[in-house]
Order: sequence, then C-alpha cells, then structure tokens
Amino acid sequence: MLLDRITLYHIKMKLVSPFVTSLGTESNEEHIIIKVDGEGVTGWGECVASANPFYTYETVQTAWHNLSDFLIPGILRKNFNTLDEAIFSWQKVRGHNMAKAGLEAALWDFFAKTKNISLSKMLGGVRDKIDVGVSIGIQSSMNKLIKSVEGYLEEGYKRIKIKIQPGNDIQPIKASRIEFPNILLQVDANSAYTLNDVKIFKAMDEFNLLLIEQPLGYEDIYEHSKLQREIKTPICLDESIRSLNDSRAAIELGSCKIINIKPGRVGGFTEAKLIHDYCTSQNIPVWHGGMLESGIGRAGNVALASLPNFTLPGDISASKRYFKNDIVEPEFIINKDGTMNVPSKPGIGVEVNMKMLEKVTVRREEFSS
Ligand code: OSB
Ligand code: MG
Repeated sequence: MLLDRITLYHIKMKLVSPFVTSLGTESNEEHIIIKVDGEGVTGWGECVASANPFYTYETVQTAWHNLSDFLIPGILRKNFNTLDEAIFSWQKVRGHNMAKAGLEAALWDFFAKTKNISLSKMLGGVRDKIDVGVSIGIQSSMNKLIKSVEGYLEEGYKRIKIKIQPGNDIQPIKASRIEFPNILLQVDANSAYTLNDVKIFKAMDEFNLLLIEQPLGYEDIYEHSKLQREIKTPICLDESIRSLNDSRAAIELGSCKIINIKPGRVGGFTEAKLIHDYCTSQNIPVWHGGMLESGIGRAGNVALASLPNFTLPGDISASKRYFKNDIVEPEFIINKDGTMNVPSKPGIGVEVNMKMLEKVTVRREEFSS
C-alpha cells in the first residue's frame, strides 16, 4: 500500500446555536479534515481537536503540527500493508491522541474502501441502526431548557443529556425530571466539581439519572472512585479515559460503572475497540460520545457505535442539530424511532461534498513527497 498524497483541511463550521458547557461557549466548530490518497482510493478522517485546549490539551494547531511533522511523514510514500503497520510508525509520538485518531480514521476508511466493505463491518459492527441521544448545552433559563428537551424528544431522540456546572445543576435536573418523569436523562459536568461537592451528587441520586459524566478532575481516576462509593447514580468517565490502561484502572478501582468512548480521545478506532472489548469482558456498558463532528467524523462514530457493547444511546445526533449544512451527502438524519442508520456503502459510506468542504476550509495543506 502506497499513499502518495495527504491533504489537511482546517475547517470552521458555524453551529446552529452556541454550545455552552462548563468549559465555555462554542459558536463555531473547528476541526481538521484529513484526506489520504493512494492507488486510486481516497480515505477521509476528522481530527476532533478544537480551537482551544479546554476539553483536552490538544488544539487544531498542535494537531496540525503533529500531523505534518511527525505522523504524516511516518506513512507518506512508505510501503505498508496493514493498518497496524501504519499505526506502528507513529508509536514514538506520546499523547496527541486526536491527531493520531484523525489520521487513523482516514486509513480505516481507506482500507475499508480497498476491501470494498463498510467501515462498520470492518470494525466489527453488528447493527444496521444505532440508538441516538442528544447533548444539550447549558441554557439561559429553565423555560428554554424544557422547550429544548421537548423539541428533541419530538424529533425522536431516545436519551437527553444536559450539561451542568456549579450553581446550575440540581435546578435544571429537577425541572427536567418534573416535566419528563420517564425519559432517559443523564448529565455531564466536564470536570467542573471537586470532592467537596459530594452533597450535590448525593442530591442527584433521587432523580433517577442514567449516569453522571465526568464530575471531577479531567485526568482523575482516584477521586472518582471515592465519589462513586458515596453515590448510587453510576459515574461515567469521559475526559479521564485516554487509553485501555486508563479503562482498566478506572474499572478496577470502581471509579465508574459506565464508559464514554470517543475515538479521538483514546487515539483512534484501534484503541477504542480494545476498550470496547475490555468493557464487554467486565460487564461495563459503553456509549459513543461526540465532539460536535462534521459528517465525516460522524460517519466514523456511527460505524463504531454499531459494535455490540454500545448498549446506551450515543451523543450522535442528526447533522442539522449542529450545522445548517453538513459537508457530506447524504446528511445524517434521525429516524422517527430515535435511531440512525449505519451507512452500508464501502468505507464511511457517505460522499464528501467538495464544494461545501472548500467553503468551510480556512487553511489547506497538501503533502505529497
Ligand atoms: O463532554 O461530551 C462532551 C462536545 C465537545 C466536547 C466535549 C463534549 C461534547 C458534547 C457534545 O457533549 C456531544 C455531541 O457531539 O453531540
Ligand atoms: Mg463529556
């Protein structure tokens, strides 16, 4: 296998509404789209590092640097026959999981297309539809929150996640529960609390939440084990899980009962699959998180979420929940029954709309020798 051209596109896509979390407010999504070309086949991936280092330390700029100076040189015009050989070429690079995952995703798409099978099939997917949920940012009033939840439930979403932060937690949870007593409801704190807040989490136990996502430190495993012992609601780790090793530590210590898998955070589909399989062996359910991806990253997420242990609805919503226009065709839509179809065509299974991609690109660089 010989790749003779790799292209990076720094994209900036306006969100249909600003996404507010304890980390800040995002009005635009900035990611890197990665295109690999060789032997007449094109593979696409998305690097989910954001404009700022608030969710993880990576940014578009650090990812661009690691991709161009270390990761791409490891595979461009180098003969390799398997994905593992390609991944091995950048093993010396520590961290920078999102940069690695974006390039790995493009290679998975490339290899799946070479084999003429869907990415879902190549990853070991077993479903042709996945259950989907929606992640709702912090709203300026309870009224707006309830209206927003109501709208998404009408569209069919099977599970609602609301973002919380100190001072804006019990009230929105209670308001949502009173209005919607029976929905699957979960919350995400994005590391905004400390162990001094145990009382707040104990108070959440009465609202029948599916889980509480990443309440404490973004790299913490130890303190979460203490918090989990104090509360009944399952803790689900997001930020703290960057590898199979982190997953082992968290599960053995009892730091969480559920894991959120995002390929970008863990360094790619290969590591994500290892975590998925390990969680299966430990009876730990997993679900697929989201990074406000464009349709290219979303296609990969949908394929990964078709694996058997993704038993809870993911943060995988329709294209129009994020953007007025997506950069793939067809766009991702939600079925009335709260499911999303898993593309069955080769690779990611959707076409990149080149005109749209050019429109949202703010920087582009081609590597060919
Ligand atoms: O913590 O899960 C998170 C988006 C960006 C960064 C972190 C998170 C999120 C979301 C949105 O919650 C999930 C989505 O893509 O719909
Ligand atoms: Mg999260």
